[in-house]
Amino acid sequence: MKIQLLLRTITSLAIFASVAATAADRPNVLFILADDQSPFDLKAYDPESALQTPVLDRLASEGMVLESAHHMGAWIGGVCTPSRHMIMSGRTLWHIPGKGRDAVVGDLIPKDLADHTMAAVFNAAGYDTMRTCKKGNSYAAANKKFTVVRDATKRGGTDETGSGWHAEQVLNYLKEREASKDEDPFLIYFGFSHPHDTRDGKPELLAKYGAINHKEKSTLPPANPKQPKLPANYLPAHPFDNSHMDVRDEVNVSGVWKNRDEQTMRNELGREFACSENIDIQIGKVLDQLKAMGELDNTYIIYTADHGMAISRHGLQGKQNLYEHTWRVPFIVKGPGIKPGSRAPGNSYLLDVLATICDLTGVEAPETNEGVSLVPVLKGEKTAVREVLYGAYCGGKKPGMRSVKKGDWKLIKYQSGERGEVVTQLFNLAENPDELLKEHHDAKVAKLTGNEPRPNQVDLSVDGKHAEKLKEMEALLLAQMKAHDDPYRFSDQVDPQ
Ligand SMILES: [Ca+2]
Ligand SMILES: [Ca+2]
Repeated sequence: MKIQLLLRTITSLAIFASVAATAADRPNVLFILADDQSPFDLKAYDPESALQTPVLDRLASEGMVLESAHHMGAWIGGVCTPSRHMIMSGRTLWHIPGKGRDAVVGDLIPKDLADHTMAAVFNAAGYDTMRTCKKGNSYAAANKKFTVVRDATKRGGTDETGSGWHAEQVLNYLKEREASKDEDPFLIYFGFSHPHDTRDGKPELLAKYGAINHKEKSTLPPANPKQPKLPANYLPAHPFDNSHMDVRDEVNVSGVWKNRDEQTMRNELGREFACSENIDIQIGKVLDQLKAMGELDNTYIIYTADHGMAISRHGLQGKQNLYEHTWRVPFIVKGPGIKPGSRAPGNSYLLDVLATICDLTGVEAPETNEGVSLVPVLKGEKTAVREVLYGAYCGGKKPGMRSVKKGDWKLIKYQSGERGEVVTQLFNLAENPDELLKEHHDAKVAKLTGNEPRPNQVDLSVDGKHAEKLKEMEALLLAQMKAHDDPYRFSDQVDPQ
């Protein structure tokens, strides 16, 4: 009897010890989200970029850079909103809630979806969850599920009114955990309100990039050689109506408005860089704190943005387009088991984040999740999780814009209304990574950018040599639109069935 009791006690102690060990070993997750940032601003994607982000450079050199990460798109001008719904729920564009997707018929959104979103899932798995981010243009019902929420929109030029505030919330949270000796694993959603406009940078960083917080609509900001150069795909105007040329981002961003001249755009790029460098500095503070607490090596860190950004590329300013600078996002991951300095295409969407962090931590992904775990890519077993990528933008006139990508080839289509002209672009991204158009070959444009495009760096849709490829990509786009329950069609799309 005594021996039995003793054995039982030993067994329970062993089980307890093993559970405790597992709990202590479970990795933490630090998910970092910038608001409106093109991957091509970062040296990890464009080594010639003038933006200095030593912390992100180090993260990239210690982890993996995904070269083909995307957001799936938006059915509203505020692209942030669907993007953040997809991140929180792991669901695709037409399967998430939100006003603006009214054309969708049928019930494609599970009831009680918020109960199966990022924080809810990690709470249930025994994680401590905390977030700081901007307010609004987000998934409020899912955001509320974080145990600790410290949200506010901070786009000012001081630590208290800008990105420093978001870092302060995370630092305070970490210090509180340390003081209370809290050993539960944590999921921290570390979001910034910048470099989204208004891009009021800190004075010393604005000075570094030769920019000013330009407020006078009647004048141009001064030229300054310290400003970032115009990108290779800069244009003084977008060559055609892309279905939402009058969206707020294209006409009413303070400091830019409808201007696309060199002085305005280089100043605005300087402002964007000043805000992005400050984000880098703030991330550095949090990583230092994690290191001091001994948590850094057991934390998966993901750095990304809710979508990319144009700021002068293709004559556009905002996030309402499907060129690579805007459809793609930066995506850097560091953590246990990820090979330092590695790169892979990934072919991912932001909606894969939930499945990925679940997989990395051994937490079961919710049944409502439609994303794919990126772990096979992060562990070097695969280079990509899917072959074909689909993108949509229809916050303006319908059907709006759609894109599809496979291998080196990419198709974009545009139509402003049923009777509007359909514009189709076909790019070979290996030969023409900046998606240059015939307008980029104009001598005046080439002089401004300092970039002399090669003859084949154009939209290839009008080139008869690529007729077969065009047909293949058109079919691929229609198949993707159907597969994703896209409620719209272009007037020239012919369904073979
Ligand atoms: Ca955004
Ligand atoms: Ca706790």
